[in-house]
Amino acid sequence: MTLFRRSALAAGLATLLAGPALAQTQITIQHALPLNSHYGAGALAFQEALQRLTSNRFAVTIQRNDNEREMIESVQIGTLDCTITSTGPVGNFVPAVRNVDVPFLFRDYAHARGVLDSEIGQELLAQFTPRGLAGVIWMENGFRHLTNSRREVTTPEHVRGLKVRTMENQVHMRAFTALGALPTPMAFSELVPALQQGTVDGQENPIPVIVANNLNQVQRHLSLTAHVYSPAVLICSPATLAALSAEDRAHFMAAARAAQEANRNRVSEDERNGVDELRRRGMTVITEVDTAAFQNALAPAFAEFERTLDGALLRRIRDWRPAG
Ligand code: EAX
Repeated sequence: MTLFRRSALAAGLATLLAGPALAQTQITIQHALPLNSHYGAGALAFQEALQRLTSNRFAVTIQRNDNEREMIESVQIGTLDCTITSTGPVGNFVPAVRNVDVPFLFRDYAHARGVLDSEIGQELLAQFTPRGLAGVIWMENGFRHLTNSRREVTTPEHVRGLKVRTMENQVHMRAFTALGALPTPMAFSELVPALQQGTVDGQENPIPVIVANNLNQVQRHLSLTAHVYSPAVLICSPATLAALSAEDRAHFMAAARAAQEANRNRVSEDERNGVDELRRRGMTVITEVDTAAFQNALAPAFAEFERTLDGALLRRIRDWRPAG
């Protein structure tokens, strides 16, 4: 046997004996916003934590996809591992989630976070499973406010006749109809072109979303209506979770908690700084909104939600108080 063949044989054997390189498990997570956003902060924290806790046996890829319904569908058929999404379209997949989309249901961020982290939130996450989804952990989009380019809005009368883009969310659409607006549901990906072309007059989103997407460039007036709290949720493919060992499942949940913390911290930061930033960018900001008038105008919708959604659950959520 020639020297060359002996060397080649030795090299081949060495590689064989070294065993296969430790293959990394790839996890892809998608969300609808720029990386510099409250969702991006959550995704980055998830990536850092899972890679650190598994000593890089996992590699997390973060991608942007501004169609939340599409992302949930991809997770459901198993072509996407995870998504961070608002609950906007989620009620079309998990009807029970519509309960947390009711306007003026949550008093403030402490109430919303407390409820979603309580047994009430866990009961709702369990409702994802029979729908072919894994609701991993609640995250946060924020309290939604109304923007438009037609007029300053302080009362429901100012909303009457406005073409308002809503998420593909039946609860929100019913609420804006009760206010006399013309709700126009569409995915986030279609929002800016619709505002630019005047297909719609306005939209509603939390401060973090308005800031992260520079919606001030296509909207003139911001009214701090805080008409509904918009939860977000980390949803993953059941197959992705089923493939995890018990140890890696624990690392995965620790990374999910890190994502929740980073996401909420960024929402709090954006809530502190975002309104002034939008003023600096030229938006007219209405801070004195007649909230009682909005709540009165929504009374018919509230009565309908008590009948068509889970009235008992809505009462549990309203009555929830922190322990102690
Ligand atoms: O989840 O579609 C929306 O208005 C959402 O708030 C946005 O995609 C962030």
